[in-house]
Amino acid sequence: MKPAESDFQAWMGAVQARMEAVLARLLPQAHARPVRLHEAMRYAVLEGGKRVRPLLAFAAGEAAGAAPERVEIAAAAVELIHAYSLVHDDLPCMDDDVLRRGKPTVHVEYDEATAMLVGDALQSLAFQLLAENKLADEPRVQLEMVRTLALAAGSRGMAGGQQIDLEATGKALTVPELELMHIHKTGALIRAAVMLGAACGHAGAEAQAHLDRYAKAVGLAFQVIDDVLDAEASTATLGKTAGKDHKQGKPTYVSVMGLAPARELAQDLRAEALGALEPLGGAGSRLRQLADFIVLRKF
Ligand code: GRG
Repeated sequence: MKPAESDFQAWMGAVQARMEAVLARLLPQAHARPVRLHEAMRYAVLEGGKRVRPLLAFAAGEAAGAAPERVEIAAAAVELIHAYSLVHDDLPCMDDDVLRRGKPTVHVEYDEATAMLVGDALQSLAFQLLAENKLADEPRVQLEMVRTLALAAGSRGMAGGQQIDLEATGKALTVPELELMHIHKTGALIRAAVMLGAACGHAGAEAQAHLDRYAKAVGLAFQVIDDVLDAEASTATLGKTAGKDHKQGKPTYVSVMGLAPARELAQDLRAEALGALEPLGGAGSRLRQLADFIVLRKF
């Protein structure tokens, strides 16, 4: 492993371990009543996942000179929204899946009603965290952070993207239609992770615009690679059911463009992301490494 690569791996491991501890602390304790709901919330969030969104928040926070004690709360809020979306997405009324992060999905391990409530409660907890912790110097900036996450999670963001996804099943989408779906479904929350991490620090309007461009490119690249892996990787490697999109007749970058062009698109988006970071110089180095990780990942 090259020194830069091992430095990145060490940084990533440290952020992931920190996030595990932060999330374990912020989630309701398993023995607190109602025990079943709190146990299930912890089951959904802890011990699993790559923590890509928290990693992006920390990297953007580093670029903006943010205090890690602030970034970890913003990162936790985004990760809780992500975990809620996975729990609801796995329900029989949506994607109907039994495996997530290498474990039985929440409705399989517990039951459907509990899984619904887990998602609801995780979403509420995310906003509670943004409201009760000081994350920015100015209240106006902190209020804007709440708005950013609400827009990213709502009908004009992730939930809207999920609706487009449900309606797209069995249909042949064009590449721009696919892009619109994923900008909402996956990209919006990834963008929120970057923008919230940066908002904990001191990014000016110009730096924010560069970060925004980076986040949009990386969010889409993440989804393109997700589609490639769904077609190429095994269930054991992914920790979730592989080949599912194809079986369910869902349009993906691979089904719409083919495997090689989808990989090329991911590389183009990586180049776009790296280009957006150029004006940030050395401050953007973790974000640069994360763009590589997102495009080159195997799971
Ligand atoms: C139910 C409102 C609602 C939204 C669901 C995110 C989502 C929308 C559905 C998940 C289904 C899916 C496979 C989306 C594609 C990209 C994606 C978000 C993959 C999972 O994210 P990772 O790879 O997961 O970051 P880990 O487990 O590593 O956190």
